[in-house]
Order: sequence, then structure tokens, then C-alpha cells
Amino acid sequence: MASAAAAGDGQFKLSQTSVLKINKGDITQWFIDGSSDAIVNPANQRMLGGGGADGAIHRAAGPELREACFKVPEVQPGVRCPTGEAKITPGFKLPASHVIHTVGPIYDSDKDPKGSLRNAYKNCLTVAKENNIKYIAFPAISCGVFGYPYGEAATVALSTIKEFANDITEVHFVLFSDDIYDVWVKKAKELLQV
Ligand code: AR6
Repeated sequence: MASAAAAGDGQFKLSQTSVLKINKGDITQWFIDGSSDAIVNPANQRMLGGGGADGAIHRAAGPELREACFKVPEVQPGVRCPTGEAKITPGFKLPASHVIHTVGPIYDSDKDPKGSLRNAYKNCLTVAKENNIKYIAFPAISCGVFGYPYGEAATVALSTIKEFANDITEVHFVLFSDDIYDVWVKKAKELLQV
């Protein structure tokens, strides 16, 4: 019998054609079909790897990912992906077929962290649609090294995805920590339909 409880704590409706699933886990392991799926990498502007999820994604994808990132043209010295923008590469050794690299705001130094975080989610979804991605998995962009408060980040993330997910069949969050997972589910219950 279908019910909100049977659907699980972390499943929400975004539109008639699109669902949101919130899960705990390691985003490097995530995939749906290995052909129209993408994980989002919370990268930095250089796009050549780093710590946190970015480091884990590069390790799991293998050195070809760094080579593909290196080929993304610089728009300024040292900047391949400005804050709030998104660039796509193959996933190489990852189970997911694609990686969408985005750069979230550094909470304490960005002039408009909310606008920049919104742009990051929005542009990931735009790039996904342009590349016929049907399944996409996000981490909690900017909620690690970049210091964004979880509750505020969840509001921006979920409201932006609700607004722009239309042609994506499934949007997933794959969250590393219990506390971020709990904040995301609580906020989704406030903002989205179960
Ligand atoms: N799967 C899912 N989530 C993860 C994983 C994983 N394997 N590993 C970490 N997280 P962060 P940011 C969570 O720091 O704040 C890098 O150095 C983590 O617990 O990865 O956007 C980049 O190169 C946190 O909740 O990204 C940039 O310089 C969330 O992912 C900078 O960090 C995001 O944390 C980007 O900082």
C-alpha cells in the first residue's frame, strides 16, 4: 500500500514528473543507470581537486578526471569554474556516468552567499538538462570546508531544486553526516510535499 510512511522518510514530490530522495551515504558510490546519471562535485574554482567530497570524487574517478578538468578553459588565471557556475565531465572510473562540477560560496567571504548557492544548484540542473541527465545526486554544497550553516543551506538547496528540477526524473541528496541528513529531511518536510 502506498503511503507517506511506505515511501520512506526521505522521499518527496517535486513535480508531477520529478521526485527528490534524501539519503545518507558516500556520493562516490552513487549511480542509477551509468548512462544518464551525474554526481555533483563541490569543487573549487581551479577544478583540479581538493579535500572533502572533491578529493574523494577525484580519488574514485582516477587521474583521467583531473585531465578532463584541466582541459576546461580558464576564464581568468586559475579560474575554470567561477563561483555559482557548473561544468560537466565524464565520470571515468566512477559508477555514475558524469560529474557536474560546481563551486559553492565561501560563506564568510562571499558578498551574496545565498545568491551564489542558489546559482550553484540552478546551474547544475541547467547543465544536467542540456546533457540529457535524468538522475542527479547532490552533496550538501558549501557545508564542509566552505562553512555554510546547514539550515540556511538546506532552505536554499531545496527551494532552488523545487523551482528548477522539472525535466529531471530523480534528484537525490547523498549526505555524509547524520546531522546534515536530519536538517535536510526536516526542511524538506516543511518546504515540499511528501
Ligand atoms: N560523499 C558525500 N558527501 C561528502 C563526502 C562524500 N564522499 N565527503 C564529504 N562530504 P566539502 P564545500 C560532505 O568540504 O564546503 C574542497 O577542498 C561534507 O561532509 O566537500 O563546498 C574543494 O576543493 C560536507 O557536508 O565542500 C573546495 O576547495 C559536504 O560534503 C572546498 O572543499 C561538502 O563539504 C569546497 O567546500
